[in-house]
Amino acid sequence: MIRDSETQTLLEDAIRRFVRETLVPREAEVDETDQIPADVLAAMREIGLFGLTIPEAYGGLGLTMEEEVRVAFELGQTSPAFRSVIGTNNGIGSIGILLDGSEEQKQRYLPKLAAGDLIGSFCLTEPDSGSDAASLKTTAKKDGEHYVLNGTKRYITNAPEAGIYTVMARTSDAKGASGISAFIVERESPGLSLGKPDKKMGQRGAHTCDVIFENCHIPAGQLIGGVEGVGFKTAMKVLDKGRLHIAAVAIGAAKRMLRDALAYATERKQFGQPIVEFQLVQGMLADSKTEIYAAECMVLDAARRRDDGRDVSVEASCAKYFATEMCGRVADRAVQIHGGAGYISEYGIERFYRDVRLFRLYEGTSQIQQVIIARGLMRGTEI
Ligand code: COS
Repeated sequence: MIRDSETQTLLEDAIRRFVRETLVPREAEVDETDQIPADVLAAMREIGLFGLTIPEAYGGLGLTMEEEVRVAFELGQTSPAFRSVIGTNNGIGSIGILLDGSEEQKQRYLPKLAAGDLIGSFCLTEPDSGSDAASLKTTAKKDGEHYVLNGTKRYITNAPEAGIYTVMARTSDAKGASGISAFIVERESPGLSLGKPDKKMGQRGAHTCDVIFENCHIPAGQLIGGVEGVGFKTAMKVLDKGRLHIAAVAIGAAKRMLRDALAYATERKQFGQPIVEFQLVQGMLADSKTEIYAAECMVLDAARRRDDGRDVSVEASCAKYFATEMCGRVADRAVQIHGGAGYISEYGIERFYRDVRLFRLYEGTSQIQQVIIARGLMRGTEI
């Protein structure tokens, strides 16, 4: 649904206030404890953050892509771990069901995902299959009224908390993408187990681990949309949308780091004046603002195209590539402006520097985005 601009502004204002008043003060605690506090999770549920993108018919807020990225610009302005907790329910953990699931599957899972009573997760990556996603080896063999899954999925965001997993697995011997199907696998399925939590560079409070299937039996009705062989396409469509979302979150994080760098440069005095008066510092601030503005325009344009029903596979990759690389440059400049303080954990910028590094890796590395963009050009994408 496209809400009127006043309602959308109210939503963005409410999220901005929630980020600044509720989330920002808890950032250091989340990094130290590696947990999102229960009261914060409850508050996130309360204001509907788990169901931002799930249609109203299934209990969510039903934001359009443009509305979603505008909200992500705000949500990005705090530790990415907070966004990650709601990220899979609004993104890769629900979109497959939403785009290609049967009505029964949607009715069964989407309302619980929207309410935050169930966490969804997305299982594509494997130990030997990352960028080359179509080479995945997990199998799902039909056995009467069941499929039997075998294989391991790796670095799965929110897997420890999840109640359902969208799992891509091979249902035929056909090589590459055409042999892959997508399933909804419930946490309690016999034969499903979880690996140890991964120890990550950043984004503490957001958890990942292996999801292991050993003769894991699931009812045949858990095949997404009831059609075999189209699971890779489902995964790619999920990622088209997910990449726009990550681009918007990266822009939010860049805005926050620029704001912090400006505040520090205004307060910090050297050679008898605030360092913000020095043109070499001004250059770093100006470059960051310019690049954030460019990325914001790009993401908004791609989001509007998607809302118009256009294929945005290339534009989503352009946006994710540019916005996440830009965010890395802004993080680096923000540390530089902070000087020694930028390397010390109490200033927070060191934490952001680690946290945003992931943006260039997950939901497709920068190099994979380049591949998708170049292939699009070779197929005749408008220049
Ligand atoms: N939407 C719909 N269908 C798509 C699609 C998209 N965005 N992208 C590809 N497809 C379809 C293709 O049209 C093709 O179907 P046909 O054979 O019927 O034409 C099929 O999917 C296979 O596509 P392709 O040949 O391009 O697959 P490749 O194996 O060459 O790989 C890339 C494609 C590299 C783009 C893919 O493997 C990828 O995105 N890798 C990164 C994975 C990733 O992001 N992992 C992060 C972890 S998940 S958080």
